Amino acid sequence: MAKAATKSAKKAATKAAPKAAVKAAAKSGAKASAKAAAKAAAKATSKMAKPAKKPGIKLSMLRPSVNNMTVRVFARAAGLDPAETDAWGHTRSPEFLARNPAHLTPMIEDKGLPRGVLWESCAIMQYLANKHGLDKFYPKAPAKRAMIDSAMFYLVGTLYPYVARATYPALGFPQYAGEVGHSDAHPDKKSDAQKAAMAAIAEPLEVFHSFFRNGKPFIGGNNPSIADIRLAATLEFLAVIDYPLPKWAKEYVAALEKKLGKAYAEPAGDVRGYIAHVKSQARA
Ligand SMILES: N[C@@H](CCC(=O)N[C@@H](CS)C(=O)NCC(=O)O)C(=O)O
Repeated sequence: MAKAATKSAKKAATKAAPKAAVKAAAKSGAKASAKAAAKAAAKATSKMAKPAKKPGIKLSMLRPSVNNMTVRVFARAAGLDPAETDAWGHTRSPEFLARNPAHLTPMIEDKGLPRGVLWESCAIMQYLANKHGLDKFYPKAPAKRAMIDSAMFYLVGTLYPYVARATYPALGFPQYAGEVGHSDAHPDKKSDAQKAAMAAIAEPLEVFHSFFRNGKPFIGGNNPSIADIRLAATLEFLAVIDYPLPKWAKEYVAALEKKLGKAYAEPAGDVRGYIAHVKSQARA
């Protein structure tokens, strides 16, 4: 896709070049000799062909959410320049539901998609990485890619449900139907369930460290992959319950933030700001 963008930029530049050449020739007062026109055309073409910017993406998102933070970080880190729409309070509106009956964010809109939209943070990152050839974040080699996929599925299927049960009560987010936190059980029972979920986080967390990182700075090796962005963002929520993150995890998030800079810090700031707000409310 980056290649296609370059191609079309060049095409547009070539198309515009003769006009620029005529303008340049007229300005100098000289008769448009073939040589001068060619020179001006070449200059105009090279000037216009330079920026091969990747196209922006349309993203509906909720700022306090780490599922959303994941895609917001990735889009920035990948230079995809997201045009973000804050979907707070709109996810269950008839207009949103008509496009996305799951009412979930993050959601991207893209004409190339069969239904025009895509939700699920990991699927969005996989799609965008595939579409734009972002192998740096999502390696093409099947074995390497399988490890990234495994880490992300393990996160969404195992770690995240524990994180949600442990943190959503403090975050003020609705819990999933069928769970103690969602029921009318006695507050003590809800508190026990929350504590059990918090205790359960340690095991999958250690799996990410010992198995998936396996002595390397990131799951992706020396550079962060989409699985690393997904994991670091998830860990951000744990601050709301003052979860005692192991030293490696604190260093891991700091290393990822250092590598990605503003691309990480800006969306993380929204999540951190929300957590600081929730905690200050709880203290008041
Ligand atoms: N597994 C999904 C989870 C998405 C999700 O739970 N999104 C929530 C915010 S954290 C949402 O948009 N909720 C709005 C609603 O259900 O109306 C992902 O990773 O994208």
